[in-house]
Amino acid sequence: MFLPGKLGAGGAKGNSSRRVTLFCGSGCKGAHAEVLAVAAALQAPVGHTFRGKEWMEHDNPYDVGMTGLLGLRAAYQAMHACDVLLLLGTDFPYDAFMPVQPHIAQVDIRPEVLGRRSRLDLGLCGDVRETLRALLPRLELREDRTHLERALDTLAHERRSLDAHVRDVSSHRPLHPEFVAATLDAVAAEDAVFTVDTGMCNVWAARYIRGTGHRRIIGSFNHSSMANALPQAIGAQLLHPDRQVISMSGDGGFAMLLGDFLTLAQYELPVKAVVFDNGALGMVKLEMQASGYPDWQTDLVNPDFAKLAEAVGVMGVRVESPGDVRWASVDNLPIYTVRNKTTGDVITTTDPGKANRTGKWADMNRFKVPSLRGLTARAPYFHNGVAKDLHDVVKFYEESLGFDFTDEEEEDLVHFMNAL
Ligand SMILES: Cc1ncc(C[n+]2csc(CCOP(=O)(O)OP(=O)(O)O)c2C)c(N)n1
Ligand SMILES: [Mg+2]
Repeated sequence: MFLPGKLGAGGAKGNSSRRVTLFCGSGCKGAHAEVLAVAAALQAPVGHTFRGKEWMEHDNPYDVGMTGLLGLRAAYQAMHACDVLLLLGTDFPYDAFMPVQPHIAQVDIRPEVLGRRSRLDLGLCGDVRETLRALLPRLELREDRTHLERALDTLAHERRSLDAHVRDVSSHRPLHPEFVAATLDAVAAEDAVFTVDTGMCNVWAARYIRGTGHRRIIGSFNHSSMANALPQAIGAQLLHPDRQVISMSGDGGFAMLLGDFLTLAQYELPVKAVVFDNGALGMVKLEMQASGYPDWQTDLVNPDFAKLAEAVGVMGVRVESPGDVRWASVDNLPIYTVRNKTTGDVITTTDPGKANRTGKWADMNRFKVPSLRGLTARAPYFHNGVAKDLHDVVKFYEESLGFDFTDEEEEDLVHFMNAL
């Protein structure tokens, strides 16, 4: 084990035989290197909250994703199947997902959150980065990677399942919202700001939008209020006029604060507003069905959001098939409407610079720098069994975006990625 005192008592015999898992929240901002150093020393899987995702997911070979309703099995299992759980800068509120068996140490700068959501064997009040720096020299190194490998294998397996929703979907009607989210992820700038509505957009963003270390992924985390994405995007775009800002709204959320859409036009903000139009308050409809109730009062009668956007002077495109998503997203995300009765989506943006893209190499060139940076930043994910080398990354790119590279172009891309 790595800590003296309470955690040493009543635990496993040898300290270094203990399985440790880290779970990181937004308090890990600025502590990426220190968290990874601790994970490396202890061969510990690193899970994260949704708020921790943007700070911890990237360039992290110990990453096992999120737990909770939006998360996957890997982090949940790693947190339950350990001897010591180290909570870092998190006030993760969903205590049903917190284990009760392992010893728990918690580091947080806010003393009031220590032990608030779970058992607490050792509480350390302090900045995560500084505390881990002080802790690192005291760690007893662990070599056994079994605990870590198990969690990484589970994650790779689950990622493959998630990929089933975004691969080979070119003929799928209704359109998969997962495919829209994965495409956004692939084409968005390396430092894009994503804002995501409470509802199913949370799920798509949690699972398909990947942190690069420079992106922001912002939701209504504390309040879980609907309709947050558009106003948050307005604020982000005003603050960062030169940054790509993408809001992912539900149709319910978008309609709820529709007046704010005029603000985009008023101030000519180039927000890319993406509306996932499923004609329903989808998440609540799902919750009712999952609880065994017939869904009630959750269907929505929507306008054509793309036409509505055009009416206020903003380009709007309605997208209903995967082929359109490909075209639309590569087209620097102008305004889109993607609609289907059950899983339809609307993608919208105010960006007037809408070059026609053909899905050919020439188009790719315009996007390869930001998007391939994003892809290479995700190399650990690709290396965890999904793809073995950069040729596989190119293949993923081809499949998810519908490009068809010649051998020469593929080599060029691999060479380019190697140089990033
Ligand atoms: C202000 C507010 N009202 C109600 C809720 C409960 N709620 C959570 S998600 C949701 C449905 C959101 O619908 P939509 O924006 O269309 O997104 P979808 O789940 O369909 O993708 C509702 C009603 C909430 N979180 N906030
Ligand atoms: Mg909806």
